[in-house]
Amino acid sequence: MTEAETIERLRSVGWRGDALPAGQLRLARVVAQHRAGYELHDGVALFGAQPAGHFLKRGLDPAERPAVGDFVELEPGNPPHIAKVLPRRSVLSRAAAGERYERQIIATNIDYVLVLTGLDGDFNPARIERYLSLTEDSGAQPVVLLSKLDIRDDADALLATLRSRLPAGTPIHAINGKDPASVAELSRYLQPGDSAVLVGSSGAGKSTLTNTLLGTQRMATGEVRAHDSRGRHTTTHRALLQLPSGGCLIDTPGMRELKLTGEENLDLFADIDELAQRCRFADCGHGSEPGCAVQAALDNGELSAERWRNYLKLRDEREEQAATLEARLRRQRGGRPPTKPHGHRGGRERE
Ligand SMILES: Nc1nc2c(ncn2[C@@H]2O[C@H](COP(=O)(O)OP(=O)(O)OP(=O)(O)O)[C@@H](O)[C@H]2O)c(=O)[nH]1
Ligand SMILES: [Mg+2]
Ligand SMILES: [Zn+2]
Repeated sequence: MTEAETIERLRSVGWRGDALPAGQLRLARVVAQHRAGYELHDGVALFGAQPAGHFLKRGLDPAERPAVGDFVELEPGNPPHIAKVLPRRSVLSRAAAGERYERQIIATNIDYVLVLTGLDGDFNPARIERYLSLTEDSGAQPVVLLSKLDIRDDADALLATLRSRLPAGTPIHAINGKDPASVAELSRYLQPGDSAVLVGSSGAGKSTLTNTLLGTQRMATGEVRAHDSRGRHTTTHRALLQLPSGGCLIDTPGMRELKLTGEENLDLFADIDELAQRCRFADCGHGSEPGCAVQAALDNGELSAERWRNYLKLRDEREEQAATLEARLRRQRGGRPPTKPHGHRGGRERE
């Protein structure tokens, strides 16, 4: 097969480059990961593969192992082995739940992160801000999706609240995930070569939307509990699917906990940082200090109390996670000082 043919084939699974890496190894994309191994697609066929031994070494950062969305080089065999993960153009990750700090990859090589929230009891702007913070450094564009438009009469009001809270320019779409006409506007994110990952709580409607975009009931869906709109964790594995529109979509299981990794910038709240710069005292605690610009903004309604609270919560969590990450990196270096300061945006020092 010529290089052009191989590229053409890989395009259908989201390959973007105009050239292939040097070498003769076969390329494919990771579409699913199971306990027993990986599922790959090379644009023609779906097949199983095992990771090469070096990926199984203890102490290896889990982020270096093949993940859903990765393009990989294969060594022939039965089954073939994943020899190498090609450089990623974007990575969406979170800190894994639990005591030990661990970065967990949600998806790689994606162009859009579709943050899906139900307009039912799932609706929660603070959680959307958390998702957007995680997306900031991923290299992918965030898109906010609100599902279940068909069951909510006051959707316009919720939408307006959200628009005023999120940075201007954040794309927001309210949809009925069961209706092909309603989701058609999302095709702009799912053109040939595009890859998108769907994230959101269990029951938000990720698999329902995936099925509508696919045009078939490929993914299992589950009812939500009536009293709190929570889902039942119907989807248990991430799956990368090729859509009729030519793009690739990764459906994911609803995540119970969504911890920051400590590497976020919280650019979403840059306006609050700017506000805090205007306080009379550089070390203002934004409580009852005279000349506090934050309190003034809270008093005159310029800054909503809810958004301020969420900012403080995410900022503290980010700081805590950054300290844990720093300690871990120091241990890995054997106590030597960092080569690259774990810097955050300037202005932080004043607080
Ligand atoms: N009315 C309405 N119901 C929807 C919509 N989207 C999803 N649902 C319903 O919401 C429930 C949950 O949908 P799923 O697609 O299984 O949710 P999920 O996000 O994939 O959940 P997990 O796989 O558990 O993470 C199902 O009963 C769907 O029929 C929508 O836009 N409108
Ligand atoms: Mg699902
Ligand atoms: Zn202040």
